[in-house]
Parts: sequence; structure tokens; C-alpha cells
Amino acid sequence: MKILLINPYYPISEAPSPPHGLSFAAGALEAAGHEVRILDMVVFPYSYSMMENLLMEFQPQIVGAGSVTMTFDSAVKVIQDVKQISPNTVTIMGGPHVTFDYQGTLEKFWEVDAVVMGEGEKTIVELAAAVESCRPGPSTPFFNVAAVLGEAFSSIKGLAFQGENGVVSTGARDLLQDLDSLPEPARHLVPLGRYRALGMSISMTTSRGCPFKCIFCVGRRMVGAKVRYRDPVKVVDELEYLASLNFRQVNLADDLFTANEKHCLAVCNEIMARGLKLKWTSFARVDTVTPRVLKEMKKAGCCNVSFGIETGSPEIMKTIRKGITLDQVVRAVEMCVEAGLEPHASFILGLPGETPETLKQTVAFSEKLKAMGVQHGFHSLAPFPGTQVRDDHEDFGLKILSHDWADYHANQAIVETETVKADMMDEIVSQWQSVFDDYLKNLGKKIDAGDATEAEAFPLVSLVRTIIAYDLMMDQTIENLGAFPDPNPPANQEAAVEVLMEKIAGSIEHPPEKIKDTLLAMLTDNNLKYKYKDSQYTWAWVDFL
Ligand code: B12
Ligand code: SF4
Repeated sequence: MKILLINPYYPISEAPSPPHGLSFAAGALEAAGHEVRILDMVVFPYSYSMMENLLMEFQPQIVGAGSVTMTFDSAVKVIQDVKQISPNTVTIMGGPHVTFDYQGTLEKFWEVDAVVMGEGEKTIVELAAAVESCRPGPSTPFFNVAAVLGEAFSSIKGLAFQGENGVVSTGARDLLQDLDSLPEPARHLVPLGRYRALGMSISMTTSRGCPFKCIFCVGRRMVGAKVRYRDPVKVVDELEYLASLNFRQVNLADDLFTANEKHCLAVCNEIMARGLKLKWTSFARVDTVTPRVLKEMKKAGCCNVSFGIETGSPEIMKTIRKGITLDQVVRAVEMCVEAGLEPHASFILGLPGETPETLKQTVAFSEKLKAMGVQHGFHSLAPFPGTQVRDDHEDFGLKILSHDWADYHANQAIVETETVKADMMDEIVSQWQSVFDDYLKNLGKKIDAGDATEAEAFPLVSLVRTIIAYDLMMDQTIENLGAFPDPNPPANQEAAVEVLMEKIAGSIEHPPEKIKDTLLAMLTDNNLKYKYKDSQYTWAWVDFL
């Protein structure tokens, strides 16, 4: 059977990496014998007519979209388009947002036939089998899940769907115990080349689960309290494959890579034993790192460890059930610095109990950490469906200002406490942002004056390349203007780029020398390619690796 999976749009400013969960779902479907394609709206522009063409050409029987809360609107819009174009296609959604708002999703959007709740690999395969066995013929005028598939769907755990008398949920499916039995994520279906061209990192996981109970977190509820580990040898096999793809770095996306020292050390040792050279990052908690683990991580190629610190207020730290102390934070930072790792700290503004005083404490604590060598970021609390902070927001004294899911991007305040209004928190975020903007501005001046070394200039140079490459991708400049006749074969890559520059001049608004630099870098890194044959150029992105 043919199945189309969709990664919905979200902005480049959020530093997207290739869709990991979706490739696991795709991998499971392929292993079950289905033909799967992924439409990735993060790196391809979307339009109704392109969906019409795709559905006409591929003819999938199931179309599924993943989403987090901030991408839900984009995901559901595509599903609505699919139903309008092809009413007999079975439409499904999955991912952390709909898992905890399946009721709201299915009630509000009749176009969504079913929601896969939680881990999706087994459920989606059973769903596909059910659709395959029960699907109506092409002459059926209009698809009706309740009538045609209701009975088959009722026996699939982890599913919610449109029933005859409203939404039906079959209840949560047990979490997978043996992660090593999962088929490989189908990364070959993801346009990895575009992410690499944009300078993004690539994610993989070595475990699933987190034993902690932070009240703002959905992750733990998605993956369960008991951490399930993959075999370190298999983990490093995958890392070895990812290293061969030449991404800037790999993100170990486990909820908590450092949850278990033994596992963590086993992965590091295996990386070192194979002499694998790659840069990676991971998430950690300050109370789960030790000097030994951090040193081994560094030796194995880890460059950056991200800690959720959340607040500088000891009181709020208790309320959110984070289970760490500010002293532990300071100690963990010292350990990272000693080990030669860059620590990153993320803070959330607008947590229960936030007051002007606690905001000051948080900012002061972030400054203290900065002085110790920590990079930090501020986010605004987004009370996602499935979190305790959302379920009990009134008890926590929180006022939720927006129920528009598109606002749940955590960059702007959408909750207030009794004494802290949204603009107070937005001000902190924008001040923090302006420090970063100033840094880039000053770096730009230094580069223009010829005073920056290549290494110093790199962050800005690569940011500019990312922006230009992204604009070229989303405007389809290469696709629309990259095929043209030219009587003179290019002497070298630079000459070829210059010919392309002439053809695309005026179609993208960036300084020509920066466009040229970007195109050359893309070509050198094998993210862009051209063919010159029979006096004709054909340029193309290297989409698949
Ligand atoms: C790693 C990670 C990231 C990475 C990249 C992930 C990637 N490339 O895919 C980065 C750092 C880029 C990132 C960014 C963001 N993240 Co994040 N992230 C995670 C984390 C820690 C692990 C995700 C993961 O890879 N899990 C492993 C895979 C296998 O699981 P999965 O993605 O859930 O997929 C399974 C199911 O959901 C389901 N499924 C998924 N898609 C589909 C599609 C269909 C059709 C079906 C049927 C099933 C299905 O099947 C999959 C296989 O079991 C989770 C925490 C968690 N455990 O969920 C947070 C989490 C998903 N992130 C979260 C958030 C908020 C974000 C950001 C919005 C943050 C921001 N403001 O920028 C962005 C949005 C990115 C996006 N569009 O997905 C929230 C989402 C909550 C919510 N309701 O929105 C989570 C849950 C953490 C939290 N705060 O609680 N994230
Ligand atoms: S925030 Fe981190 S430590 Fe807390 S429950 Fe979520 S994954 Fe676990």
C-alpha cells in the first residue's frame, strides 16, 4: 500500500533538524512492506496545487501528518487539503500534540480520520493493515471511517478515530520494550541534503524515557518514566552512518542522554573504540552528570551539553518538580568547563509562582552562569496539552492568554501570573535577543574591516549562507531558473556559479557576493550540483543522501 507522511512547516529560525519521529514511523511502514514517501514542508514550499499533483501521481491510500503544538495548524491544513482533493484517502495524525489533544482534534476537524497516540511504529503498521483489508473501492463516493473501518480500528491499541457516535479511543498502547527490535528510521526518504545545506544538525536517539516529572514537559509522558536503552553497539553503528553523511553535528535527542551512567559510558567507549570522529551534542540534567561521564563524553566527540535549568528561583524550582538545586547547576557547569564541554542552559519564563522578583532572580542567575562560560536562552512557558501545568493551570495561578496553537512557539509569553504580565517577560526575551543581534552586528563589522579570523567569522558567514540557501529553496529558484542553455562549458566550479548567478540575478534579494559565496559553498560541500551536457546547464539541490 502507498502511504504519504508529512512533516509540517515550521520556520527556519527554530533551527529545524530532519524529522526523526516521522522517519521512525516511515521505517516501520517500509519494513511492513508499504511504499512510503515523505513530504517535508520545512524545506520544500507547499501549495494546494502541488498536493493535487502529488496525490494524483503517487495515489496514496493513507496520508499522515506529525505535529508538535506549534505546527498543528500547518499539519491540519494539509490534511484538510488532502480530504478536499481526495475524500477517499484515509487521513491520520500523530506526534506529541495530537496524542494529548486527540479529542479536540477529531471533534474540531472531521477531515482527520484517526490519531495515533504516543509511540507510533506499531500502531501505524496495524492501522495500515486494517485500511488495506477494509478499504472501500474507488467507486465508494465518500469515505467514512466509522462505517468502513470502525470495527477494525477498535482493536488497534493507541488509536483514536471518528466513530459513529463521536470520537472513539482504544486507550494507550504499552510502550515498546525492545527498542533494538525497531526497524531503522527511514532517513533515505527524508531530504537530508537540504538540511545539511542549511547547516542544521541531524538527530538520533539512544534511549527513550525519562524518570522525572517536570510539570511543563510532555516528553516524559510521550516516552514513559522507565528509560529503555538501545544496544550501544547499534547506537554507534547508526552514529557511524550519520558521520558518513557529513552533517555539521549530530544531536543525541534522547530526553535525557545522561540518565544512566553505564549506558552513557558504553556509548562513549564504543565511539572511541572505533575511532569515530564526529561532533555531537546531547540533553542532560545537572544532577545526572559526573566529572567522569562528562570527560568521557568530551573524548568521544561531544561538544555541547544542554541543561534545562528553567528558573533562578529555588521556590519555583520546587513547584515545577524539577528536582534540582541552583548549587547543582553551578557544580554541573564547573564540571562541564573542566571537561572542556560547552554548557548550554535554557530558562522558562512564566512558570507558576513567577513574580517580578523571581524574574530578576532568573536573569541574575543566567548572568552568573554566562560569566562561567554558559550560553543561555530564554523561552516563554507554552502550556502544551498533556502537561500538568496546563491541566492544573488555575491551581497554579496561571492565566492562559491564548488557545491558538500557532502561538505555542515559546518565543512570546502566552501565560501570565498574578503579578507578572506578558510584556514583562517579552521584554526579557527581547533584551536577550538584542544581545545576540548586537554580537552579530559587531562581528559583521569586524569581518568587513578584515579583522576577523576564519573561525571567528564562521558563525555569521554560515548564518548568511543558511538564510540565502533557505530563500533559494523556498522560492524554488534553482528549480525554476537552474536549467538553461549556454554555449561555453565552464572552466571550473566558480565559472559555473557565475553563469548561474547571471540567470538568477534579481530573483533573490541578497548581495551578489554573498549569493556567490553561498552557491560556491553549497557546490563544494556537495549540497548543490550541476550538469553541463549538450550546451545545457542543469542545476539541482542534492536532496537525498
Ligand atoms: C529531539 C527533540 C527536538 C529536536 C529535533 C527533533 C527532530 N528532528 O525530530 C529539536 C531540538 C530540533 C526540537 C525542536 C522543537 N521541539 Co522538541 N523535542 C525533542 C524531544 C526531546 C525528542 C523527540 C524525538 O525525537 N523523539 C523520538 C521520536 C522517535 O519520537 P517522536 O518524535 O515523538 O515520534 C513518535 C511519535 O510521536 C509518533 N509520530 C511522530 N510523528 C508522527 C506522524 C504520524 C503520521 C504518526 C502516525 C505518528 C507519528 O511516532 C513516532 C515514533 O514512535 C521531544 C521530547 C519527547 N520525548 O517527545 C521534544 C518535544 C517533541 N519538543 C517540543 C517542542 C515544543 C519543540 C519546539 C517547538 C521548540 C521550539 N520552540 O523551537 C521545536 C519544534 C520542532 C518540531 N517541529 O518538531 C515538545 C513538543 C510539545 C508540544 N506539544 O508541542 C517536546 C515534547 C518536549 C516538551 N517540551 O515537552 N525538538
Ligand atoms: S524536562 Fe527533561 S527531566 Fe524534566 S521530565 Fe522532561 S525530559 Fe525529563
